[in-house]
Amino acid sequence: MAPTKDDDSLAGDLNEEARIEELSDEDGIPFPGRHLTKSYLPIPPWLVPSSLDLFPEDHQTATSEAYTKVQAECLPHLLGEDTQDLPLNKYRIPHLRRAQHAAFLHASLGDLPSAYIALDAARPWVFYWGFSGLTVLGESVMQYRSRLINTVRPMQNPLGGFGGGHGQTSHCAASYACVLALAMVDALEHVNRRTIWHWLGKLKQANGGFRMAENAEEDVRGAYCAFIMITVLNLPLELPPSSPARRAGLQRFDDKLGDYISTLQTWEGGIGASPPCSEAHGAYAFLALGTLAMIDAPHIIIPKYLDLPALLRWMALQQTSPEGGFAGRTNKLVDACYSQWIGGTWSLLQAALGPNAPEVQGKDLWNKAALVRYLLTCSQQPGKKGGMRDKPSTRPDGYHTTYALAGMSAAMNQYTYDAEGPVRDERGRLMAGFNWKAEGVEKKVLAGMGVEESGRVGYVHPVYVMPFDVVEGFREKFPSCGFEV
Ligand code: FPP
Ligand code: K
Ligand code: ZN
Repeated sequence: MAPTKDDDSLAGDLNEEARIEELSDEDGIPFPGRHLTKSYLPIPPWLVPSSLDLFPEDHQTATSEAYTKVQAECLPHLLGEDTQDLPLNKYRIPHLRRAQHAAFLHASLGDLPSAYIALDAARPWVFYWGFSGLTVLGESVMQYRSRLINTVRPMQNPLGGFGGGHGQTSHCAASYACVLALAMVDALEHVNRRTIWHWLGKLKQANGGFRMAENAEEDVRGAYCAFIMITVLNLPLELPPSSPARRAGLQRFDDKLGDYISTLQTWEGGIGASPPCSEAHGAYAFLALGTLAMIDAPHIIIPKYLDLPALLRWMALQQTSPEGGFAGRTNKLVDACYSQWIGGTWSLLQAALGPNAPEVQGKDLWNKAALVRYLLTCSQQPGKKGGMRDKPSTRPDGYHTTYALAGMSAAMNQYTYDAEGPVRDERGRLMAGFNWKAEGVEKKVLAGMGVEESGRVGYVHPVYVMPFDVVEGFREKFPSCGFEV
């Protein structure tokens, strides 16, 4: 197992003699039971009784072996010893391979090899990843408009929502991805808002959470996807009369949702998928904070339902060293997709702390330069193909390309919540998700990350994970709830 920060500070900078002194009582005898590793004991290792040798430093586990392997595959790239023939910028860090990554994402929107049949029910994700990734790279996706409309039309079910394909059951993730993909080509008028509202009503549960589909599992993905659809499509917040949650006394989609989300925070400080005690994971941290940030101002609603110092600590511990990227959970491996799930969540957490929090003023809460270096040196696929990957030993795909780029955007740009913005409009629509502002970091900050001006990536909305102008677009698209309930 890799040493934790606490282990480091215990060992500190003391030399061997001083360590021994610190660990010994006045007679120079080591405290029994403390620091039983051989190097801390002032007696030759061959005299240490094996019964004391409970936690030898060289004990290997599947976790420690996996960790050593990843470190070995990343270090040569991080240190510039193996540049994989990528062209380097003046800071001797690889350039972002814009053209190759864009070509990779365009290709992911065309005919796919047969192995992709496994992704059939997740097809709408492919459109969302392709569009979202291309727009961060500054490319237009409007040329896909009519193809997308033709492709998703048969996926929409008469009783509301989208499945992953024609004839498939409506599902929150498929519906979320279809709605956001349609938004990115300005085609939201193809969504049947009335039926999607009825369908979402069936997913709302008495405990405040949402199922992913009728009779399917309930977890915080459901809540996030539902509130994306509610706020993008400006659906009524009132539950439809047929919603089973009404029988439990709930009246609105956001009823009991904050309480539900507060049950997801674990003993580690991070956020799990569903109550009562699933493992803290970065993806769920994003979904929980993103959901709350659609309902009210982050500095009001997030501290109301979550222990911020505990979450902050957990988030910080997921940034890996020496790789510099994020792992999704404790004792697991760095992976570029968490550049978004955790890297992107920092903006929400920073906003939750409020503009005057001492942790925020003039300081970064996380190491942005380390993330950027990991992404540019380890995550870019070398050679003709392009695309970004989890880590050097893996293949690039649309999911990792998009979320690596979104995380890079979180490092290179500053996303701030405008606390003056309205959290409701005059009709009661939830507006908090629309109050964000984006600004690129200063040139010298960018240089501090080892990136030239030409290496900047576009703005990615911290709640909707899409371009800001698209978010502006759907904010205006349905000015009223627009149908008789
Ligand atoms: C574990 O994978 C990953 C999860 C448990 C979370 C997956 C959820 C998302 C990526 C979020 C989905 C987003 C929406 C909007 C619905 P693993 O065990 O392969 O990886 P690990 O070892 O890094 O944890
Ligand atoms: K992973
Ligand atoms: Zn991943």
